[in-house]
Amino acid sequence: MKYTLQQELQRKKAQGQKSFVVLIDPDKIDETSTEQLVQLSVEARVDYFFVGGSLVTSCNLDEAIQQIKAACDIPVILFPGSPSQISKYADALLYLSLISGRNAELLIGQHVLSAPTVKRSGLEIMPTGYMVIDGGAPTTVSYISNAAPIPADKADIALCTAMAGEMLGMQLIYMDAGSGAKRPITEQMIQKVSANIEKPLIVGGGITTPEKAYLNCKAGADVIVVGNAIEKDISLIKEMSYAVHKSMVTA
Ligand code: 1GP
Repeated sequence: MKYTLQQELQRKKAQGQKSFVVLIDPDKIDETSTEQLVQLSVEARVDYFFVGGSLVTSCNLDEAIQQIKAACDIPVILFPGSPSQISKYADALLYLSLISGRNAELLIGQHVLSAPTVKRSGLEIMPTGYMVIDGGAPTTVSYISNAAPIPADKADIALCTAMAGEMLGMQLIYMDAGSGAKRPITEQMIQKVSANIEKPLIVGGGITTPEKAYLNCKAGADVIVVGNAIEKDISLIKEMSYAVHKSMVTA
């Protein structure tokens, strides 16, 4: 029986298995860099690629995904900043509702407008409660979303938001400090949210060291997403992936 990626993540969570995701911004890669990135990711046993960003200005989404798919078996999951970032060549789509904000467009409005296109894409749809947490400075996502992030020290707000998202039927909860965040999400907040939800918890934004990735997993994150740090130093893929996978075997 073939599992959906959603089922796979849920099964991994039940077994305490952690996943490492490399975030690819289609604006920032070309053919040569994609080739190198894919090769290093395969060697490092990266679990998934997320492709997208709050603001994608190039038009090479299809090409970038086709190139990745031709070179490896790592699943490609779309992480769209807008409904225009859909590609049938991906494996699945994070169907994001910005539950930490109060911008109706990003909670449901854009979903209504794009529903027929999304349905026709044939992609696996992963309903995701998306929570932006204050990362110490405005990030692209906080600016574009026009919605206040959850304050970094208000773990209770994050917890109640995640619980509500889960009860509304979200299959994943994604806590994001935003790409390039000055301060990543605290372990205390991750711990509090993770201890009280059943669905896999994705954590990203401003993670720049393998140590932080490891501590996040220990605090209860199921999936770690890294983009910026790897763009700056591609060799980090190996250490980051090792740290995330190591966290499930050590006490
Ligand atoms: C942002 O969670 C991702 O949406 C990754 O953030 O680019 O800071 O790693 P970074």
